[in-house]
Amino acid sequence: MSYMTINNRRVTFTNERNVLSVIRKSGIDLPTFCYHSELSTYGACRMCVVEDDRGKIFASCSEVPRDGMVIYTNTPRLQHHRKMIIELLLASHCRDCTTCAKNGVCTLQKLSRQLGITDVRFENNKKQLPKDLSSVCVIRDPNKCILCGDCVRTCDEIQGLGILDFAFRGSKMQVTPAFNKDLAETDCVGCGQCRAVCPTGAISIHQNVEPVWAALADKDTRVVAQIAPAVRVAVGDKFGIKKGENTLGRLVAALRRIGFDEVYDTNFGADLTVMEESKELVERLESGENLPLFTSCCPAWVKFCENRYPEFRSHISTCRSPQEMFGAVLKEEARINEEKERAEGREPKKTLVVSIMPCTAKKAEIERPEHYTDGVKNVDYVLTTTEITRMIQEAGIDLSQVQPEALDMPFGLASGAGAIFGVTGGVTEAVLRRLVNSSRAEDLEEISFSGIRGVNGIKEATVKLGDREVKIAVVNGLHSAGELLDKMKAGEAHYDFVEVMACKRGCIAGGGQPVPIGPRTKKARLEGIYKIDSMAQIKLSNENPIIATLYDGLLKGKEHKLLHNE
Ligand code: HC0
Ligand code: SF4
Repeated sequence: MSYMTINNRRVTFTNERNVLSVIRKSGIDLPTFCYHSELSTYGACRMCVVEDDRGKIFASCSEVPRDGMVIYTNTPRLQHHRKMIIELLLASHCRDCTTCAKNGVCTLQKLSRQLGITDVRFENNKKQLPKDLSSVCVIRDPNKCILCGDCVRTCDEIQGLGILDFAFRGSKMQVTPAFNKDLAETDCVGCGQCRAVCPTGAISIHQNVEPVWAALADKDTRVVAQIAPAVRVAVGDKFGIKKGENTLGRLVAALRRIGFDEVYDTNFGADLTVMEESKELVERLESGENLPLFTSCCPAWVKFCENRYPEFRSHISTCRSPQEMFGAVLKEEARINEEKERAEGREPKKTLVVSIMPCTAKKAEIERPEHYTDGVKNVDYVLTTTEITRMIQEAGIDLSQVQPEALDMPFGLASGAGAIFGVTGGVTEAVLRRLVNSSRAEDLEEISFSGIRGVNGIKEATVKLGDREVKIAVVNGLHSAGELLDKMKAGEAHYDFVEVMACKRGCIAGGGQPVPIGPRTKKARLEGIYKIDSMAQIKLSNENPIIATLYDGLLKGKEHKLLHNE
């Protein structure tokens, strides 16, 4: 163990990556725009500068900690330096904070306030550039970009896509897709991870709040909500609720208060997916065709595979994602009820399905032609956790003060297997539970300890199903997915089942979740999801009684039409 002196206090360190990590570990939150522990160090923003005992100033993110170092984090020179950086950034920034999508969660705004900047001495002569509104997932506003490069490195290093990069020089420098194309014209998969790390309003969520308010106000429309697994452990963030706490009951109550007619659980849709995907796996294992089976529930992954590895397309499961399966079931139920009402001479209400999701890519998923059934859209709108937070706040509701309420029945009952879809490895674990078909604690534990849990980019496991050994890979992050597919192409890796979620750690860190999403937040949300599972009385999707009722009733003869893509 080594030590350094920070602001006259002795601090020990072991294998911290840089001086900044040691400073943060000692309880001092040095500001940065461009440092993220999961990305390479860029050292561009210089906000994390420190001064040593010889008066040398350096960026703490780019300095390896050395035994005996003496550093100061808040000297007058450093204060001056940081204020100057903020002033210069603000000078070339479009400062319409009050109407900005990131108002209240913008790091530039926060640091301006924290450092007491009340005036900007320099004028903004920069030409205002048009916003890129082409993507249904995210919006890019180049006028708010501070060139920290967080989005560039996330898109390249975590997602292996490299859609965004620096272009032009000097004061004309911009972050943009190649050849200044619109995002919609690129291979962007809509995961929104660029938005999750963007410290300002340069990348924000494409919002669908207004049409949902209009539907809620329309007496002739029945508005049905479904809530995704990962939303419940994040929606409390902006209401002072403990990170990772399951806030589902409060969210249900709030949705009713703002006018939703029925509120259901996407975890139920996940139970349906488990039933279909496990059947498909068994069929493919028996026929030996199109192995490995790839999961299909993450639309960013599906698009990545289609764009970059089209030769593997036939491996993607034909199962619709949980939100789409559930949307199709809800619309079918509505269609049957509408027919009955018409036969009785009444004019039925129109049904609108709104998914509350952690994910920006889900906004693109619902637009895909295969997610229409008989010409009807399965899901009408996707609202991210961030958008539903805004609606709840707009309605003047404090989620922390709301009395929790239960979901509506029959689709408000889900298993623990459905809940764990929200984290990496969850889909695999749920499918294995169904195939092992045992809720004995030892069997459940054996699955969870097989190697499919954890945060590594690629996890591997071999599980015995009957007398067959099934080889599994669980991937999170598309860069890791690319690595795995390259190995498979080269014949260096062979699997039977591959789960891919585009976001690191899965949907809990989706691009539509409340920001910031630091390591502690991710950990709390992950633990929150596993806690929901451990508290669930029903652990297996096939033991959910509503699932059996549905297969015997509404789904009979329509399984393929409602639950699968061609
Ligand atoms: Fe996910 Fe899902 S787990 S993708 O991350 O499979 O968005 O939470 O809703 O559909 O269930 C997102 C989360 C979902 C779907 C489910 C899956
Ligand atoms: Fe969306 Fe989840 Fe995929 Fe991220 S991992 S893109 S949140 S579905």
